[in-house]
Amino acid sequence: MTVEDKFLLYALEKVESGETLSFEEGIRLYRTQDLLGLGHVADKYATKLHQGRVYFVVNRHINPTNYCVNRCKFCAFSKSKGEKGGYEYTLREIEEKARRAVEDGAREFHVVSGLHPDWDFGHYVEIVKKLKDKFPHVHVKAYTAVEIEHFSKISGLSIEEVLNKLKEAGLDSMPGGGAEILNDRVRSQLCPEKTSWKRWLEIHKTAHRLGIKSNCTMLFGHVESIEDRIDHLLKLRELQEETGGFQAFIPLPFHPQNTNVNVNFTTGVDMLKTIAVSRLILNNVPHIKAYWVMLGEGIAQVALNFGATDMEGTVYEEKITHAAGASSPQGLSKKRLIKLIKDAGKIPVERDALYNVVKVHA
Ligand code: V47
Repeated sequence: MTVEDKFLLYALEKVESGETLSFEEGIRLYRTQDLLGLGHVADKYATKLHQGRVYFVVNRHINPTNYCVNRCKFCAFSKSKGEKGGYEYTLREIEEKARRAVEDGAREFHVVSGLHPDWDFGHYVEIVKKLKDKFPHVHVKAYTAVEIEHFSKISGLSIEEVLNKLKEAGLDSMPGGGAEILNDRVRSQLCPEKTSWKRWLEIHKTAHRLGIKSNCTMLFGHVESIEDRIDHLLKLRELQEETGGFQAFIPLPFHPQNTNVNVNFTTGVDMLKTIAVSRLILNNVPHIKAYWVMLGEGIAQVALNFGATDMEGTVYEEKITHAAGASSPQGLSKKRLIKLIKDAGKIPVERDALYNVVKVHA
């Protein structure tokens, strides 16, 4: 057995016995040359947690507007008012998009918006209310911590009041976007106007306290270092230790096209390592999501043997990554997701937004 084999086994034993990996151990995992060994131990831990099951949801992403007062350097989706390519959906258009998805069996709406310069908080509440009134059986996962902070600023309400109002209107859970990299140095380079990392964590903490489950993400492959990534994962693990409110972690590889960040798209090895390392470091987060939109179908499928146990969903119409040059389709059929999971040697499990089993596609 090589020194590297011994280290990977030690890391697995540590995680399996409920202990956490340290910052230095995380860095060492990332730096390993033994990609398959790393994938194998992450897969072992994922299998211990979920017995070979990989989850997906029939869902619909809805982005009500791309007008945004924050113009983050890494975002190709946002537009300023009057700029070519800008749009804002009416409530009727949102309802129509939702209706078509429900006809196709959607159980979840994933709603993420730009910070529109003219919409007041009431309008964002109306969007949730409309979806819930028309489709009461569909779960509404809406608004990132960045939007929640914006609503608090424009309404003068506290974070807790904003979340309670959205909950009353029908919000069921929150997506994990806007985390990017949770540190001041990277944020000041990429998105200085955006919610600070401390505030991002506080907002999720408040949501969890109010019984709102959420997800967490990490945007990687831009100006950050491996150390920044591990530090980010440790911050998420610490909050999860306190609240237990995160359902899944989603590593998001940065797509550079049409953005103001001049780097090449990251590599397949980096994406697979990030999946595996996050599975081992975030031992207390139930699922690592292989978001096929950003990873691409191929890497997302391989990621199912590197520790990922969720494939997000059918998505239907993805805009944020496609604005930045993603070559994946805008949506996938349920049939295709089931095939991808089965061919990876895993058991496809159709779930609802809270991971209740809808159907095991054995
Ligand atoms: O917050 C923006 C990222 C996020 C780019 O919670 C980019 O279930 C890559 O958070 N290249 C939105 N990424 C996506 C997201 C998400 C997706 C699927 C499921 C869930 C969930 C959450 O995408 C943004 C930002 O971090 N992003 N621009 C880009 N050029």
